[in-house]
Amino acid sequence: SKEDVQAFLKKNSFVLFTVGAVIVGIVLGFALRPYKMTYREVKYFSFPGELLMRMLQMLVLPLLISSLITGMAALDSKASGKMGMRAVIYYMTTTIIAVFIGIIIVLIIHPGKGSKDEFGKQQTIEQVSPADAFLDLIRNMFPPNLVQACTQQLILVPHDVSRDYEGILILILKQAVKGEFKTKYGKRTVHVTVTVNDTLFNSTNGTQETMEITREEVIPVPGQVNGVNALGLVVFSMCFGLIIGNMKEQGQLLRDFFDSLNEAIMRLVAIIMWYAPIGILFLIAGKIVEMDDLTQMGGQLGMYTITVIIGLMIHAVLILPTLYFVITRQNPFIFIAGLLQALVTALGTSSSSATLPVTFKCLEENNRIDKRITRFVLPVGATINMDGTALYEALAAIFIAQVNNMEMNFGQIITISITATAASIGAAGIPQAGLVTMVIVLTSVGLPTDDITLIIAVDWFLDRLRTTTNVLGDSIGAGIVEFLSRHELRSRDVEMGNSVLEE
Ligand code: DAS
Repeated sequence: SKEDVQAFLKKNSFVLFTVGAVIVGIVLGFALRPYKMTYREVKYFSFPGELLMRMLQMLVLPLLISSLITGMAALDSKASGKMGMRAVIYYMTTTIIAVFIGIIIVLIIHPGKGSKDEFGKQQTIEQVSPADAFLDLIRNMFPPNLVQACTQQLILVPHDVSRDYEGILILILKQAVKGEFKTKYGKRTVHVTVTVNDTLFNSTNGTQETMEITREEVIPVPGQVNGVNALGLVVFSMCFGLIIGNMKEQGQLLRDFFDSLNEAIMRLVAIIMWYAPIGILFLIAGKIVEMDDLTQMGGQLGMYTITVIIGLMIHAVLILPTLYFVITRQNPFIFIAGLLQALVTALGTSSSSATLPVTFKCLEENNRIDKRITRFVLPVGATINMDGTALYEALAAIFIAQVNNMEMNFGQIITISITATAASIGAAGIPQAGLVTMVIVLTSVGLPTDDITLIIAVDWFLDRLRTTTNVLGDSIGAGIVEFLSRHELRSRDVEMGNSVLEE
């Protein structure tokens, strides 16, 4: 009836507004393409979008720390132990399923048919064992110091990477990170100063600026998303939150402090969310204006893109909702409808950590998930649970093998599964992190790392889809963990209720 429609529109006006903004952004982008805007004009045009990215990034650090510490402090170690166990089991299960889907789908569709034009020169690549990848992962859980953790871009790559890796890194940097990127991996350090190469963006004044590579002791610097070694901060915040949670009255001051800090950040998020649709509109329009001509996509690249899309759709539309329904017996699509705002933000920003503030709002307000769950599951999930990325990296690695006419034997496929899982855990929730961490997967099975250049042209688009899948996986995880922890939460409420009554 008319009233129902009005009620529906009022309740979901915001989401509809944002989805509308995406559609307008796409139309506007394609309408502006014939004008061949130069790189600088695109930069100015998508400035409102960049503003949104920076506003959300500004909140990532305080939100991640305050929500985790508050969340852990609110749960006693028994409840948080059980809840944490459920969350980790969910993360591992969905990530392994995602990798499995990626491998199956790429072996079935076989997009890499036909050989590469110029056969890749044989690279002398060190074989990197999955153990190395995991050791790197564990090492990064304990950053040398918290200040550095707040400014360190956590991207895992194996030790002793080949020279070609630097070439890749630079190419990726020209795509993903403008400005200076320094990085230190194992025994090798690479100092890369990448200046923006205008010709990359089909600008008319193709001023080709140079790049110089020098080897120097360097400290990682913020990349595009004020790179955060989220993994290290997650571990710190969880331990710290648990400690102050068990400090009784001595910890009361800190508990109150982080509680009100978290509340303040969430209010800031509410304000920023009013701006989000505008920002997303320009983010998407700007990307569409500057992307390469889609017709240039060779048959293999086109097939590869379709394969990734099919894989992500199977996981996001089939597996995750089914898992949610089987466990909670509730309609998954109602649950997903409440997440629309966050999914669209993930699509627009291609960064799950930048989307984190919106994911919080959607789950707590639309889906009414208990704050004690979201504050724990979301920051951890946004950092280590990246189903889309894991599926993508396994799939892309096998695609690159196919393009090189290299048949992967069973052992190599297992290695790819393990390193794709490690790489997805290690990848930060920042744009194109999944592309860079794929080097682990490629080197683990001796694939040429410079073949990442084959898939870089479509990565800006596929990154958006896998980030949306990552955010969906985290959110469904919150719903499932809350359902499985409902007894602990209720008994905790009763406990709190009693203590209030006693007082
Ligand atoms: N863009 C990353 C994220 O934010 C995913 C990826 O690069 O694979 O989740």
